[in-house]
Amino acid sequence: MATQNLSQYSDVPDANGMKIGIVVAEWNSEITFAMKDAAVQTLCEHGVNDSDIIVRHVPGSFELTAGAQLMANYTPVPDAIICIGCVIRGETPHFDYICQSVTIGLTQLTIKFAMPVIFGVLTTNDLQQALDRAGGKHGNKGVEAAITAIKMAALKRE
Ligand code: DLZ
Repeated sequence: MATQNLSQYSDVPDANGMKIGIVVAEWNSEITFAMKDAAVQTLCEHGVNDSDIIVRHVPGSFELTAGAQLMANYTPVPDAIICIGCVIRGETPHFDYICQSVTIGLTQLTIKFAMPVIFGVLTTNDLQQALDRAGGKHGNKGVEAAITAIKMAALKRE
C-alpha cells in the first residue's frame, strides 16, 4: 500500500473565533506533546486565536474521557475538543482495554454533548510506529486532529 502523509489538507474553513479545547495524555509524552504542539500550530495557522485554545493534561489515555467531559462543561463551551493520546501495545492485554475504553468513552461524549470530540489517539504496535505519526514519515496526527476539529466545529455552526 502506498505511504500516505496524514497531514495534507485542503478546503479548511476559517477558524477565527472558534474556541478549541485540547486534552493531552502524559503517557508517552514524547509522542503526545509533539502531537499537541502540531495541533496548536495548525489551529493558529487556520485562524484560531491563541487565547481561544485551552490545553489540559491528564495522566493517561484512559483519563481522556473524563478530561474531555470536564472540559465540555467549561464556560464558554468549546466548539470542539481534541483528545490526544498514544497507546503502545505491550506484553499484556492492557492495550486492548485502554483503547476500547477511550474509543467508547469519547464516542459517548460526542453524542451526549452534541459536540465534536476528536479522536487524536494513536494505537500502535511499537514506539517507531508512533514516532512515524508524530512528526515522522507519516506526518503528524495532531495536524489531522486539528483540521478535523475545525471542520466539525464549522459544520456544527452552520
Ligand atoms: C497503564 C498504561 C499502560 C500500560 N500503557 C499506556 C499507554 O500506552 N498509553 C497511555 O496513554 N496510557 C497507558 N497507561 C495508563 C492508563 O491510560 C491510565 O492512565 C492508568 O491505567 C490509570 O487509570
